Amino acid sequence: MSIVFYWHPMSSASPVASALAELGVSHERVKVDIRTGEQRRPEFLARNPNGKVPTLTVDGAPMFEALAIQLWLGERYGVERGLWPAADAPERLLAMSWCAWAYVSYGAVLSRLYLAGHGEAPRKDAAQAQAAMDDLDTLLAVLDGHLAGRAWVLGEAYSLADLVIGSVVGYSAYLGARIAAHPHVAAWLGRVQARPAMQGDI
Ligand SMILES: N[C@@H](CCC(=O)N[C@@H](CS)C(=O)NCC(=O)O)C(=O)O
Repeated sequence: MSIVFYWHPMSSASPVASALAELGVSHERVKVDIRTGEQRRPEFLARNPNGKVPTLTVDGAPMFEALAIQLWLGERYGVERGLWPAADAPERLLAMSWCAWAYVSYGAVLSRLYLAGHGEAPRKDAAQAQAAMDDLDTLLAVLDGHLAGRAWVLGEAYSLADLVIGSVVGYSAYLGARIAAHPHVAAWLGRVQARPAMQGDI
């Protein structure tokens, strides 16, 4: 299987870079310089009409959206490597739920925080940023409750779900989310971020 990964460092493509490294998937990596507009070139738009990284091609067939790519990698490579639950295991349900929670539920609030706290006028708004931070706290409390008594999201063993969720929660920490107020999340995030696949050129 020939996989080409289009990415830019320290971007939405970074979790996919970590997932490929964690799973040991052999691939070609192509840097798309999103600061100079390479993502708007016609040949790139043909692979991803959104003009964004990450984008993947699998035997020439394109795929986009970081969550979709990571779930596909889990199914295709993670099961055989013991890093993603089998389709009929109850943990698969948990993995899908928490990964969607991270990108959809938590991610929506994170976008609000980014726009209100770090965006440009007129979207920059201290009160809205505070409200988003409070809403993240509510969601982090839910994750904290889930992680109480569990080392990893699926239980005893590290999985790709930890990488997927940890990447989103880690980005929120970078934007100022109050991770330290949620001790189980803080300890788990430290373990996730210590994985070799989360280091280096991602
Ligand atoms: N929802 C998309 C977001 C992708 C995204 O926003 N990528 C940014 C980099 S962080 C990008 O390529 N931006 C280039 C542009 O918008 O022109 C995903 O998760 O894949």
